[in-house]
Amino acid sequence: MTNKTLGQCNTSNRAVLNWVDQWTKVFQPEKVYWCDGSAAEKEALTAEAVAREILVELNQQKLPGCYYHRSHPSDVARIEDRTFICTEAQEDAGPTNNWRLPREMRRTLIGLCQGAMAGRTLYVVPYLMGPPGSALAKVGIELTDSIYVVLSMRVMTRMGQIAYEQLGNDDDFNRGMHTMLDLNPEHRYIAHFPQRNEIISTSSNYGGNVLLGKKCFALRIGSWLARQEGWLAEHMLILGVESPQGEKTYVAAAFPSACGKTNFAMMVPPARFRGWKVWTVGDDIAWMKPGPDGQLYAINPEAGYFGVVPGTNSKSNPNALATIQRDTLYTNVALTPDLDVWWEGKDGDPPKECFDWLGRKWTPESKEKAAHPNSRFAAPMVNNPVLAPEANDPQGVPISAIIFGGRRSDTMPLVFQAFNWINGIYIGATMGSETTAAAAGAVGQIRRDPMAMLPFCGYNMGDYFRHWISIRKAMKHPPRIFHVNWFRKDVDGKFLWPGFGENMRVLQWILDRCRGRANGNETPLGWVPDNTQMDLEGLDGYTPERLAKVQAIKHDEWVRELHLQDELFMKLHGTLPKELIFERELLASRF
Ligand code: GTP
Ligand code: SPV
Ligand code: MN
Repeated sequence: MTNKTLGQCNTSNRAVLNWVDQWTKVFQPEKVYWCDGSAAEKEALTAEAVAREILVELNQQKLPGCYYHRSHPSDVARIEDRTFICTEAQEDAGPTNNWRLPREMRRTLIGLCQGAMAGRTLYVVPYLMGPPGSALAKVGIELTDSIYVVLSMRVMTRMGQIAYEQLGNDDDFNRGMHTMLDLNPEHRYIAHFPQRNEIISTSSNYGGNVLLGKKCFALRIGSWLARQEGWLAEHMLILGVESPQGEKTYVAAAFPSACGKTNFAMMVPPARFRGWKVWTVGDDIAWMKPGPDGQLYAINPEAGYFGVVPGTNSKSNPNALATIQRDTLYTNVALTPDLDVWWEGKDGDPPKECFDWLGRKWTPESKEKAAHPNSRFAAPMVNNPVLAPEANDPQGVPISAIIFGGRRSDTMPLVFQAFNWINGIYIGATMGSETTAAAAGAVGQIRRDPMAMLPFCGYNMGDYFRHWISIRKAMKHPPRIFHVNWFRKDVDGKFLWPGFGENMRVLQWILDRCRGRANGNETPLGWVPDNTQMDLEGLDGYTPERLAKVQAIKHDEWVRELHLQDELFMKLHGTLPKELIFERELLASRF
């Protein structure tokens, strides 16, 4: 090999060196660049990305440190039907994952990767998932030919030398291989090899397909490792609520993609809740493990937010808006002539004229959206005005409540509490939600998305439920489990609940339930608040009747829901824990 090495090769770890060497022979790049995560490196790579027109420098007066990127029009979301779990036995991947035999998939992919980086630079991107020194933190290294991936990984993870420091001479790190190849969708594979702690991603340059620390490592491979090592890797936000008395309570919540995690994690409580404060620990992923005191502890493995842009404004999510004013990478939003960004649902009037996410001229008269519905920001978490200091705590935070929630225009009440741990797992396991633009395919179709992990569980979903059941034994103080639905609609198609900051009202009832301070009424689904138990003061027009509407449990809707739940259970019949079948019987009999 006659590859030129740029940057300092800054590790002497033999396993790393050998592996990079081996893949350099496959990819055959013109150069190899070892990233160190420094500020100087960021500056140099950004300048190069601008010169190569991969990034557009935005108006630096308005948006200091911000850059703009457009991805290929066929490459704007996660692609579930090209995502694979490659295990020796198909049973280990289970019926909800696409499966391939590892050696066959490797043969295909090594074929595609052969010489794929000719004339390009291979970047070696070491990164740490989780606070340095945390027993839960893990190291990954991503090889990529995308400068956009390098710069995004620098925002989303603790990237650079810090990862080699945590790794030492160990060979226990996630090996990620990514090449943009030709961006041809037919060459696109997001392949996971959990038994080798390896990921190969080809022919994409978009978010969850290529920022391998995120969904690929932290969730798909992570969930596999978590089951072996006795912890949980979940598609959950983590937030802390501080009461006016200074009491802090931590909550984790699993909502499917584009169903409100970032918004909930950064929520600003309404005026009625003076003195209350919500702090963000994480907005997308939680790694959780029972601690020696019998509580469940959670860390956020990430260091940035890759959030949905459309709909972000000073009313819906002022903290996100503040977060993305600097040092942010914007992807697939609209670009204004003065190099500002715009999106549907931004404050103020739309620009008279701009360029849409495809680079076409756009005016307010245009029929199509200016920003892609799955346009995203990548912003460092340190920008968040309500970042919890605990986001850097190696111990993590003790979780008092776990909340599951889907996007449902009917059937599901605003909030209810599970009767107990197993009943809560049943509620999470049978969760349904309407599909969103976060994944390629039809939007608005209801599907089962167990614990918001359908696209992210790296092993058999039945075994995953069993793992959740068994981890209960390690906890003296398990979190209480709840279900919420911010998206129920009335007959005119309007949301029945104002959502966003007003979700604090639901959160307060949840906290009070955890601390044994609030009552609830028993229903076939679980415990629910009425208007005397949930604080509705200051919420315009929110009469007890209106609350009853958003909380209604309708018999005909639940007959249908039970059938829909059955479809998933039938698919999983081979490995479904009997406890969940029993829970189903109990629920049916309560109706
Ligand atoms: P991923 O990053 O894809 O995992 O998504 P997420 O769960 O973090 O979703 P996010 O918070 O970005 O919300 C996505 C969409 O849901 C946006 O269009 C929001 O405007 C909308 N949304 C969030 N919270 C609420 C709410 O309380 N009520 C209503 N009606 N919409 C909401
Ligand atoms: C999701 O789809 O759940 C996301 C965005 O958080 S991505 O990183 O693209 O998966
Ligand atoms: Mn997500």
